[in-house]
Amino acid sequence: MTKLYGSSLSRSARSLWALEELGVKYEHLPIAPSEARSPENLKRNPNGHVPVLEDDGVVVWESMAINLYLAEKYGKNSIWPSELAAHAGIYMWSFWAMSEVEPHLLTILHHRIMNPPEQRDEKAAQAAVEALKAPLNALEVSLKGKEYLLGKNFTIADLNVAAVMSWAPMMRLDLSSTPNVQAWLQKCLGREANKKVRGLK
Ligand SMILES: N[C@@H](CCC(=O)N[C@@H](CS)C(=O)NCC(=O)O)C(=O)O
Repeated sequence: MTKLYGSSLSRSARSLWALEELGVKYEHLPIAPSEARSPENLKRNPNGHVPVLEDDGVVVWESMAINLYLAEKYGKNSIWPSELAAHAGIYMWSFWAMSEVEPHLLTILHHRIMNPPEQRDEKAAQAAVEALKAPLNALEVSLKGKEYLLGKNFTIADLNVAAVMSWAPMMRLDLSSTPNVQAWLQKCLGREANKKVRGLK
């Protein structure tokens, strides 16, 4: 039995996308972030966050860890390639997205969209836009001449990075100076599995 706790309007969307992409049968329990510190959820994840995955008795939290686990378990010969070098690429891009990109996107999100107007600081948002330029250039260069991050095929590396970057269109981040990133992100986010998740609770 596979259960995913967390609403699609949270980072749980990343793991829902992975489950849909992999065609895993699962039960979705759309816990909102505001309910993530409930006693029941704290038992599943002592951090009081969503997403949380329960899969045949295995409990996993942290969206990237959930996705790497799901891809390795259910995605052999599809989004989880067999070569060790490809695994290195997958870990590299997944950790990169969380450490080099997500914090800046979060700053922009808070200061342009989520915070009440009196707590928004456009200078902080602009500084984050500037700080994103170097990692986005690294992504741009890496995608040159390639369909996807690891080559010809869509893998969990693309899903993880694109899922983090999926906030970019919402905050109207201008990606026109990184055209490879722009085209790749559109292609990834346009996948049926991701579109299905956007319609979930
Ligand atoms: N690094 C964690 C972050 C999880 C996280 O912060 N989730 C938010 C929802 S997007 C949450 O549960 N917030 C509720 C809270 O912290 O009280 C991951 O990627 O899974």
